[in-house]
Amino acid sequence: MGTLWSQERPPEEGQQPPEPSRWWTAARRLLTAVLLLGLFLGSSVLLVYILRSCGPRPCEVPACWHLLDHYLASGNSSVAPCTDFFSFACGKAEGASSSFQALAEENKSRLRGILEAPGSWHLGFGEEKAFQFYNSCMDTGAIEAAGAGPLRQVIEELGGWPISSNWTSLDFNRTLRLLMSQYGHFPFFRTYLGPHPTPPHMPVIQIDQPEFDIPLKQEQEQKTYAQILREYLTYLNQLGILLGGDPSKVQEHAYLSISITSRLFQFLRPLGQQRAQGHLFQIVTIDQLQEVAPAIDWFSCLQATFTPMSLSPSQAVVVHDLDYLKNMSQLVEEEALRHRDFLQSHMIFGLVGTLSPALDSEFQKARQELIRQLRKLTERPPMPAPPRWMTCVEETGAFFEPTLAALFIHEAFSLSTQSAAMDLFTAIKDAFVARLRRLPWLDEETRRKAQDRVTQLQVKMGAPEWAMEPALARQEYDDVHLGPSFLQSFLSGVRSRRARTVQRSLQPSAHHRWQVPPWEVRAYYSDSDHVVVFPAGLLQPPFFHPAYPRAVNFGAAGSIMAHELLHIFHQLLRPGGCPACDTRALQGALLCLEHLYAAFSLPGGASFNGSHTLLENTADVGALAIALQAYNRRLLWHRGETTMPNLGLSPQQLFFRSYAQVMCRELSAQDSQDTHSPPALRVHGPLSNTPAFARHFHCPHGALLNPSRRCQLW
Ligand SMILES: *[C@@H]1O[C@H](CO)[C@@H](O)[C@H](O)[C@H]1NC(C)=O
Ligand SMILES: *[C@@H]1O[C@H](CO)[C@@H](O)[C@H](O)[C@H]1NC(C)=O
Ligand SMILES: *[C@@H]1O[C@H](CO)[C@@H](O)[C@H](O)[C@H]1NC(C)=O
Ligand SMILES: *[C@@H]1O[C@H](CO)[C@@H](O)[C@H](O)[C@H]1NC(C)=O
Ligand SMILES: *[C@@H]1O[C@H](CO)[C@@H](O)[C@H](O)[C@H]1NC(C)=O
Ligand SMILES: CC(=O)N[C@H]1CO[C@H](CO)[C@@H](O)[C@@H]1O
Repeated sequence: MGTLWSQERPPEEGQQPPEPSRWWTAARRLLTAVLLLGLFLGSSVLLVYILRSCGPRPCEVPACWHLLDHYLASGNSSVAPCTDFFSFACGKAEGASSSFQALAEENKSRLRGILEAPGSWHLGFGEEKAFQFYNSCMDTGAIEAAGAGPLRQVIEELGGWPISSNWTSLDFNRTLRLLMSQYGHFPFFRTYLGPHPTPPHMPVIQIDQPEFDIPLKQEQEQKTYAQILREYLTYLNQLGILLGGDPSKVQEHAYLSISITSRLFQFLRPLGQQRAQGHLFQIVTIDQLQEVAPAIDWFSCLQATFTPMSLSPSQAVVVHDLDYLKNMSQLVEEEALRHRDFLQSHMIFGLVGTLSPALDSEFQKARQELIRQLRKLTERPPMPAPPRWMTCVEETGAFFEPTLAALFIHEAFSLSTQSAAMDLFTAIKDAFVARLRRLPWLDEETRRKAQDRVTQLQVKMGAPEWAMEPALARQEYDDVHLGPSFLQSFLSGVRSRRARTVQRSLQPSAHHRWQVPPWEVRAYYSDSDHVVVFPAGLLQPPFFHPAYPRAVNFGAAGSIMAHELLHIFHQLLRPGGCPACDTRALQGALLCLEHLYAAFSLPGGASFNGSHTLLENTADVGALAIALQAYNRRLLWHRGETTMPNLGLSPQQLFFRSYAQVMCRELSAQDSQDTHSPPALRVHGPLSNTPAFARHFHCPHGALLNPSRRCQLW
């Protein structure tokens, strides 16, 4: 028995003295016992260690405790998750705002904190100006004391107004040029710098229809439209009276201004064509434009607006609706012959609206009332007037964006947050590419193209390069002159911003130019630069934090990222958008989704016609599927999952909870113009199409969120 143990047997008697042998045996036994005990203890410690690192630890950092408060404040855990997950997550959410709006407001209040307590900042000259501007905006005492005086002065500069002051004979072109270049108001058409439609998409002057104070006639029923015009008339009358006009004269001019607006409405393209606007444009020279629409002195108006760009009559511009400009020009010519002063009035009425954030409370009250009535008439939920500080943060942000961007980033977005968000995006993108390989309705060629497009996609995370580097963001704003009135400061800001935009476009840049400030809560995709942008304002609690459990980040920020990616491929889903695809399978999947959504009723039993939200629904459903797939892949490869303390949710359950949190908002606040489904549907539609949801929440078969049939789209 040549085993090791045989040696433990006592050696042959007589060969060794008995005493030491017995002692040795006992010692050996003891040693063995100790060894075994040690082995046992060691392996139990190891086992506990393994178990602990497999099971999720609670996340105990402050960010998680804040998030927990947030969840507890919005959710109602006594609702059954399998029938009404929206109420489970958002049941107690209050206020008319969505979680996006709530986040945007909180980010602005962070900016407010910076602007109101500049003590902790090293103030350069530029920062100083921004703070001063904010303070003069908040100084409502001074603004009220000045009343309509500063505005009257502006009107004198424009040649006066026939209803409230002495009236110098009108030079239409001069007034229009001043309005566009000095006052940021575009009464008959809008012009701005935008990317050229063809590569390399250099910035080029674009001319488009103007923005109107009231909703377009085409979108309204006849009766509603008449009511809208009546409200607008009341508003214009009020402006005229506030400026000291004679009531009967004001009434006449207001009436004619409205008739000009409604004639411009008639020149607009039919709605369907407008929706495709991006694709309908013409490239013409300024000279050609002058021939087509002779009532406007195009060259001098554009030159003044886009100084220091130097234009020539053969300069090409992008025109979005040439027919509109033709008819508009004809209208201006007619009016200039018949009632010149009404044309002037029309322009001034519009200007007062544009300047209203800088005017005293009487003007603002009038405008708020107009907005309130219009929302009511168009059946949109009311929107309370923002508090003064928020208006002032927005104005300061508009004119001093580089400064505020750098201050915000310094306060709220570190490089480590950026790299964590980048990791998240990469995981989402990889999952998306993997999914593209499996789509049954996609043909090989389209699939390859789609994959190439994702591979070439650029992503911008948090802030433009310059804002991450405070020295680059430093601006002096030499051309901003503050005072004597807030209106004058405001106008100086308008001019300075315009000049800066033009200047920037003249400097060639390899980088994408951001369309939103970094504190904005809005991701977007730029087709011309093929880049997706996720501003720092979005990558904030409760959507994202580097210390959150991964499930939270994948469920919220991750699904938002996936949603944005899917938008790039919306074209494929439109009728005729992908001729080579298996159209029957695709249409079948879309129809299936429509039925899936139709199964849900809204609170109060209202049903919802989902035909105009179908595209967004596909993006919602796809985004959840992709984010979940990305999360599951992470789970496979990475250890150390954490979850929320005291919430009793597994990481996977937490993922869905976090997804729903993004959608939380007041139920009644559905906006009829919104192309997204109401929030409860945005939660229930995608969840009911996800088998993993039913599995992780143990939903019985046939429960509302565990239907027998699901759709295979993405
Ligand atoms: C939570 O849900 C339960 C069950 O639906 C309901 O009775 C209760 O009123 C809800 N609580 C709140 C605060 O909404
Ligand atoms: C208008 O002009 C008249 C005479 O030229 C002058 O007396 C009057 O004060 C002016 N009114 C205003 C409001 O400027
Ligand atoms: C504006 O200027 C253009 C070009 O000089 C001219 O043809 C047009 O008649 C002017 N418009 C008005 C309304 O005076
Ligand atoms: C616009 O002008 C064209 C001629 O250039 C005319 O045929 C058309 O009727 C006008 N449209 C409207 C709405 O007046
Ligand atoms: C939904 O609206 C579309 C067009 O607005 C209409 O064609 C469709 O029949 C409606 N569907 C239902 C179920 O009412
Ligand atoms: C930078 C900033 O203000 N971030 C805030 C945005 O809003 C969320 C809402 O909870 C805050 O937690 C962030 O600190």
